[in-house]
Amino acid sequence: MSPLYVLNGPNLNLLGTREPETYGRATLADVEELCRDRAHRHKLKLEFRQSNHEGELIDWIHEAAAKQAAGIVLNAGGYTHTSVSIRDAVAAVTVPVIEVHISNIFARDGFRHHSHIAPVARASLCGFGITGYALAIDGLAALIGAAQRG
Ligand code: CA2
Repeated sequence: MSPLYVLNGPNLNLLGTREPETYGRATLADVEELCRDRAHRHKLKLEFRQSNHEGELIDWIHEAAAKQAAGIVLNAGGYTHTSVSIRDAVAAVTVPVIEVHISNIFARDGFRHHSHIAPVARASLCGFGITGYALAIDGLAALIGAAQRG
């Protein structure tokens, strides 16, 4: 079974504890359960991780590539809007990366409208709440299936 990496950036460990109007009431453990179920439906093994540290997220992107992961679902949190280094890591790997945001970043503060990740991601989605993670996994599975069919 190929691994699917779901990587979560800074402060996403706080999900479900604050700002429910923006991020909902589900916790990160709920997101993990949702992803685990969806990954298994597609016969993918799940590596689900969260870090508040930029370098650790970059190491995990490299690890996913070294392990020939089926894909990466990446919610880089606030680093989305600031990190050239995470962008460079995504651009450096051939593993397809799907960018996910729980909130609609385009309906929020101006500084959230720009993503360094979007131009180098295979696809991006935002504004679906935590359901976006499941949609990203389904989308990734469809891309993989299409590639296998040629
Ligand atoms: O909407 C998303 O998923 C974001 O990636 C979340 C980031 C934010 O900086 C991005 O602009 C959009 C922030 C994650 C912080 O999560 C919290 C959850 C609960 C309480 C406080 C923060």
